[in-house]
Amino acid sequence: MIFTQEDISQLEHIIAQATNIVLVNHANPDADTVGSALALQNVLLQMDKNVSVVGPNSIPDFMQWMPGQENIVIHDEAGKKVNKLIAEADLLFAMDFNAPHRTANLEKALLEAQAKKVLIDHHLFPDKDYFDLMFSFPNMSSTSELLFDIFRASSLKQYINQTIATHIFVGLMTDTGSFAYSCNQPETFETAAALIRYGVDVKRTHDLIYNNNSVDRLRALGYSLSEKLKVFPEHHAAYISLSSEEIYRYGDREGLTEGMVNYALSIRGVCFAALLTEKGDKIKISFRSKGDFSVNDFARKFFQGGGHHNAAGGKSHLSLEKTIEKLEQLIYKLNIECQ
Ligand SMILES: [Mn+2]
Repeated sequence: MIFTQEDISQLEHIIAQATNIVLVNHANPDADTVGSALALQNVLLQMDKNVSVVGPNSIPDFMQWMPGQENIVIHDEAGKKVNKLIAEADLLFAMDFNAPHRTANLEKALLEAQAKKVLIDHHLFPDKDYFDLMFSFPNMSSTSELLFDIFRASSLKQYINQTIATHIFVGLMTDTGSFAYSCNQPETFETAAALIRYGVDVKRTHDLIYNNNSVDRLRALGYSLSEKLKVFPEHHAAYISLSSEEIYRYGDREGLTEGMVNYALSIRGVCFAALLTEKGDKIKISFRSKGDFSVNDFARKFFQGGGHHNAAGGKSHLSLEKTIEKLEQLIYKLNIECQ
């Protein structure tokens, strides 16, 4: 076990004391933040707690089959309600993010909140000053796997059911790219095995997540790969950039460009890939790498971001053209090697 029994006792005590609990998703929610929050919500509901899941923006289409996601309160749609839930909470859980600013438009409410704050997360550098209790394990594949370990080490274990196991499995499967990365330890597969014993249907879950593309999403991917992918073979780098006009052309839905950066990274000889998307007056950037090159360091140093060693995010307030220029200069300058 990676956390102490004392942490578990403290968590059980904090939950026992709480009445109104709010579970918080990070901005541009992925299946790990959503899956872990829905799993914990299911447990806490069985314990007769008032418990809501809140998030900054809407849940991408590919997760809209997940039981409970329809009740997630989204700040973009119901800002006042979200702020009120946070203000009235006596316990907050940060699911799969390390600091309040990761929640975009929820940040202010979170900073003002009087509630006790618990972190359950696997990102580097958690905001230690903000949280009262932290389960922060950057070596874990996913927050979902970590949460499942917390359940199994505590009295919460009795509440695990098939729905909860499926939520956890979705977070674990997606954060490891279907068990392809961040899972080179036996424990992750033992967790997957345990989840199957709770009744997870692997094939069905995989189909619901991955074979669930909208036509727009596939066409956006096709367009991006044929028209917008730029490769630097000598520098082992590639990127895709999309303007807001191009995103709008394909419907601009949450999740439209999800996973697109991985196609750039999949090119033979490419060890650093980026996806730049124009959102309003800023540029959002996803970084991926193979091997030793740390996109966490890169995103921190040059693009006000961070994340994991091989997967990170960043942003730029320059124009799309200027951001591309900056990125290309860095690609030329950095000596990215493929091991
Ligand atoms: Mn995660």
